[in-house]
Amino acid sequence: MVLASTTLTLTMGTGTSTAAVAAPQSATMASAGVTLHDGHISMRHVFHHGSVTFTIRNAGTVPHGFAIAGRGVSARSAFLNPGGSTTLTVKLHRGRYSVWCPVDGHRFMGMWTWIGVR
Ligand SMILES: [Cu+2]
Repeated sequence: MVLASTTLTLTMGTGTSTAAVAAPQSATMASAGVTLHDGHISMRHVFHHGSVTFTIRNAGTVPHGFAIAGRGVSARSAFLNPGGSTTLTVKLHRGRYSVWCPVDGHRFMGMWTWIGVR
């Protein structure tokens, strides 16, 4: 529901916010949750181009982090202890990006995915 209203706000602008379910500040910047589990990353996979603020939470039992690369963009969060969270804002262009956990070996144990940006 939150994702749908965010998309709607971005698409239609601020002039049609009669069904203002989302917070007003979401009109100017997209956001997306990322949950780091031991062995996989849970997040949405399709985004509109532009700045996206990822809210990253470590739901695992060991430290994890978040890294994203593609289309000339490369960014990563600090390592998060279990239960920790942080945000990372990235300007995304159209294309495909790799996402992974930069802790040694975690990428190869399943902590990787991709997103598509249109
Ligand atoms: Cu990890």
